[in-house]
Amino acid sequence: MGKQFKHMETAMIHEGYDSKALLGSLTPPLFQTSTFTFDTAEQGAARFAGEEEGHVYTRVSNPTVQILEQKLAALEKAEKGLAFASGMAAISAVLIALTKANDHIICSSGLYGCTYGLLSMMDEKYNIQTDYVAMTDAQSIEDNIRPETKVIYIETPINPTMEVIDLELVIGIAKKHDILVVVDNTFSTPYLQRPLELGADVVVHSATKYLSGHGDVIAGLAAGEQTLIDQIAATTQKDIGGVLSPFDAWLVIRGLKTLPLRMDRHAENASQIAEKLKQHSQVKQVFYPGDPENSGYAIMKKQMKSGGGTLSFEIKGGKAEAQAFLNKLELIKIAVSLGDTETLIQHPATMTHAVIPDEQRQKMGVTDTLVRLSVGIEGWQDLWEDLNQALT
Ligand code: 3LM
Repeated sequence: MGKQFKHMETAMIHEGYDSKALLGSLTPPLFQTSTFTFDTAEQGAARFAGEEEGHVYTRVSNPTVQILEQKLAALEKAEKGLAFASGMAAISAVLIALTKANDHIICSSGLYGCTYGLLSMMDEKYNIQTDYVAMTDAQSIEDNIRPETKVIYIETPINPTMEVIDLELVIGIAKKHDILVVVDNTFSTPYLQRPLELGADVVVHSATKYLSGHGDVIAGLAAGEQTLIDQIAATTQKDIGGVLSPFDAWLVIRGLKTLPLRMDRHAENASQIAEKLKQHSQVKQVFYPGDPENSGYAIMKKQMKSGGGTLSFEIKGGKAEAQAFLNKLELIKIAVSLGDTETLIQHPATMTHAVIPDEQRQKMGVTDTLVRLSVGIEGWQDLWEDLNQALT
C-alpha cells in the first residue's frame, strides 16, 4: 500500500509517483518499452529467479503500469493492484485464477453481458456452474450455497438495471462459509464505494469507464490482498497475458486525476435528469440509486458516496418506440460504454446484454423498453432539452 494520503482527491493525483525520482517530471513518464536490458547474464538469471528486484519484460511488469497499479491499490485500500488490457481481461483472469473445474459461483441477479458470457463459457468448458441470485436477504443467499461454492460475484449497482446490492449482508454470509467475494466496482469507482473496506476479497474494474473517463482507452484493473493478487499475477495474468499497454496505463493515470471532480458532476447531472424523467408522461419507470424513491436508496446511502452517473429508464410502448426515441436524440450519442464526459445512451436488450438468452434477460429486468443513460458532464439543461424533445 502507498502513502495513505488523508484525502482521496490527493491520492488520485499523487499516489504511486514521486517526481523527484524521475528527473522532476511532473507527469509520470511513459515507459513505452516491451523489454528491459540486463547488465550481465547473471543479473538476467537473478531477475528470472526472483532473487533480484527489477523489470524483465512488460507482460510481467512495467514502471508506468506499476504507477497505476499502486494508485488503484491505495484508492481501493488494497494491498496490491493489477492492470489488464480490458475489464474483461481483468474479470476473466480473476475468476479463472480463483476457481477450478466443478466449482460453483453465486452471482448477482444481473450483470454485464460479456461477464455473463464468460460465466457461461466456464460452465460449458469446466462445469463451473453459476446461480444468479437476487441477494435481497440472507436466506436467498444461504439457500444457494453448495460445498463447492468458491466465489460470490457481485455487480453493484448492476449494469444496466441499477439495482443496488447490500455488500455488508453478502460479505457477512460469504465469510461464514469461507467463500471469496469478488465485486465489480466499475459503476461506482473507489471514489464512491470501497468494497474491500467492507471485507470483499477482490475488486475488479473496467477502467475503460469512469476511471479513465474520456472515452479513449480500453483498460481493466483488479485489487485485493497481496497473496490473492500475486497468485493472479503469476498465473492467469502472466500466462494468458491480457496486460495493459504502458500508453493506456498513462491515459488512465491522467484520467484518474480528475475522477472526483468528474464523478461529482456526473452524479449531480444524473440526479437532475432522473427527477425530470420521473415526471415525464412517456416514461414508465426510472432506475437511479440516487433517487430517494428508489428501492435501493437506503443501501446506496449506507455504502456509496452518491448514486453515481448512470441511470436507466423504461419508456412507454415497445422495442420500436425505444429505438425511435434513441434515433430522435441530437446531442446525446447512441453508443455503448459509460463514464465518459459525453452523455451516451444505449439499448441494453439489443446491445450490451444481447448475448443473454431472452428469458434470462427478461428475468434480469433487461426489458425491450429499457434504455441506459450514461450522463456526461455537459450542462444538464441541454441534456434534458434533448431528451424531452426526443420523448415528446
Ligand atoms: C457497457 N461495459 O456499455 P471492458 N464490467 C462492467 C462493464 O459495464 C463492462 C465490463 C466489465 C460496457 C461495454 S458493451 C460492448 C461496452 C460492469 C463493460 C467490461 O472489457 O473494459 O469493456 O469492460 O456496459
